[in-house]
Amino acid sequence: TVLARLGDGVLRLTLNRPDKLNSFNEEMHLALRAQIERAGRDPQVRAILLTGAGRAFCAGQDLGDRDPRKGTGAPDLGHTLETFYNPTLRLIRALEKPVVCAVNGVAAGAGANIALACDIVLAAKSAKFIQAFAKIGLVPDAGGSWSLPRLVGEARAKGLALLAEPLMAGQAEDWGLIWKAVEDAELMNEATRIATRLAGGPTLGLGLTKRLIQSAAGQDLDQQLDQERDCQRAAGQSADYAEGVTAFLEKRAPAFRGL
Ligand code: LHQ
Repeated sequence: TVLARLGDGVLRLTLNRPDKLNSFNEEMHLALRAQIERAGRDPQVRAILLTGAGRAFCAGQDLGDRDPRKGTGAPDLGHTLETFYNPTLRLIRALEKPVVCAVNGVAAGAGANIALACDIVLAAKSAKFIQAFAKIGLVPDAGGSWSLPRLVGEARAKGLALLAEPLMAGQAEDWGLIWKAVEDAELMNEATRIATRLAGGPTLGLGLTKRLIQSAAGQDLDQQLDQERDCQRAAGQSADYAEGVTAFLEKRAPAFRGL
């Protein structure tokens, strides 16, 4: 359910249930989680590139698994979130390596919000983001209620979440929901280029940078300055910092090793 390929330091993960628009069943949850955990452990992995097979990125929860007509009373979706979605969201945010998402087609419900949890989000111009939850009586999950207002402000977050209308990739870029919308035919080239570049970067520094930016919204300036001091101290002791400065002084490209 998740294709994984490691090359040039990039772990490329492809959600692979195309006939169900890559919607999440339990197996795909566990497969994705295992791959992100592996990315955290494996020093060969210096960036992740997440995308979807076929015409969709991900349609969120597989609703075929959730047929109320077959159920035995009201389900506990909180349990589903705690068991399956939330661990993945926490892993993506905590991973001290860049996660690039190539949204190749529609991203709906939790599928949209998993994309938005990634560090650099590219989307094909034909792709759309749908906070589909309101259409079926649910609330935004997979971190959406947290990320949407931070990314686009409360007015747009409420519009997206309450109206559940599709937002095209170009508009998502204009609003600052994603990094860039690119021509469909260019999406995978561009995403691969960015992920490969990040994978060849100073991984420790990039991981600390991710951590700092994520901390900012929950801290005041004094706390953030303290954290910058600590992170810069750690970054300054890395081999990649020494290499970066040496390369600058020698007027050549740095050869970062992720150390
Ligand atoms: C699907 C799905 C799908 C199964 C398309 N499941 N088959 C968390 C906790 C626990 C429970 C509940 O949920 C959550 C979080 C969530 O993610 S809630 C939100 C769940 N997702 C949705 O509500 C989106 C449902 N899908 C759609 O609205 C549309 O399919 C979109 C807008 C994604 C795509 O529309 P189209 O391009 O017109 O494609 P389609 O609707 O014709 O779908 C193609 C096939 O994929 C179709 O199957 P079929 O056998 O008829 O070809 C769909 O039934 C199937 N599919 N999404 N989530």
